[in-house]
Amino acid sequence: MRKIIHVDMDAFFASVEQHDNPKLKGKPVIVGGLSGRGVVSTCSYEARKYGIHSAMPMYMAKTLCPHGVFLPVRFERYREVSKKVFDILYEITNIVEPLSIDEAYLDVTDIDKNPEDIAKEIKEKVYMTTGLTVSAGVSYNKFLAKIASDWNKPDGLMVISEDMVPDILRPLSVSKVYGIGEKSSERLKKIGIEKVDDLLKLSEEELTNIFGKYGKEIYDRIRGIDLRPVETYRETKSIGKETTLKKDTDDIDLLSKYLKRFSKIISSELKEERLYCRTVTVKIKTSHFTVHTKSRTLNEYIDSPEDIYNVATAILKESKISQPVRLIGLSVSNLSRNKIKQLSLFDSEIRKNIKIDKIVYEVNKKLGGYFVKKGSDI
Ligand code: TTP
Ligand code: MG
Repeated sequence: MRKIIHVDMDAFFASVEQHDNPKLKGKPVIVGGLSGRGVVSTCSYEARKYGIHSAMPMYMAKTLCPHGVFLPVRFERYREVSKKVFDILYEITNIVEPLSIDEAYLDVTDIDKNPEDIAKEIKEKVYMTTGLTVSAGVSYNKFLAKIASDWNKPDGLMVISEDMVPDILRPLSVSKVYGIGEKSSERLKKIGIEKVDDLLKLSEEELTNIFGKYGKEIYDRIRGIDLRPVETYRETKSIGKETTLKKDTDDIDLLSKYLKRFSKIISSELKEERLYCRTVTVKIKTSHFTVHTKSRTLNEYIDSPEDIYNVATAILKESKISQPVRLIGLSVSNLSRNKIKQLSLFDSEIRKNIKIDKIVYEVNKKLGGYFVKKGSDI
């Protein structure tokens, strides 16, 4: 039997705001887009009493709770806190699947400790490090662990063991079942199915009629069967941005400005995915529609906007553009969850012939820490 933990920060953006400004503690705090057409990102539990929730139009939230504290979103700050939380999770195990900025699964099957104690340890460490509370759910698969973390939010800790299933699921709304979205819930409601208890009465065939090929999965899931593994790596091969310029240009300073902007965006995306990159590629399309791409693979992993930008501008300055530029793009690849350089790229070659390791090293040294993509110089 596996040991899975699901953790989810409580009212994340709003809690960060309350932590950073303690005067806001205990108050209805609503974070989101404050402009006319803005929506609520999240709100504190105090604000939820007024019926406010994520994705609600901001004007509606203001009507429901006129005396609330309305704040804009500070992504950078939330990312910083999120990183601290994930650092704690990665200290426990490498088998972490980030689901969003404030949520993750951990597979702690191979850790020789009671999973409930591990969950307690996470809660304590998160509180000590960030001053914020996180809810945790412990069970033997992802579906049940997530149901458990949601059980007594905020600051919850719940264990769902095999003997509690399916009774614990019976009273839940069908929308809590992974795989049943808003539309399906609506459809089910129309035929009088609102709770998991109602779903349990349907045969596998009936569920297949409703959900197609997912019918069997849902049949199993509501009986506590979910074999999905905790996936540590989502296949992101590269992250990039490009733009067609309003006017063709050969102004290097202007092109550098675009690279600076792209570097910031790419860096944020890397940080959000907790990834580092080692290859930076600049793409240029000239006014004659010829496309040039030039890459540089670094000796170490980077994720900061400054580092990405420095490599990108170095590439740009080296590429002697003879025609005005029509499109400029920047992308990063060779992604990894670990900052520490892994030998994976050359691993097999090293195993085959240890000498190659030395050549790589020398080439790196010669190029001042850089070497050309795909080891083409080797
Ligand atoms: P959630 O974990 O869904 O919500 P939450 O942490 O605010 O509250 P809960 O205690 O119920 O977990 O989302 C995490 C953050 O993601 C949330 O603080 C703000 C952001 N978010 C949005 O910006 N828009 C949305 O629609 C949702 C659902 C979340
Ligand atoms: Mg949350």
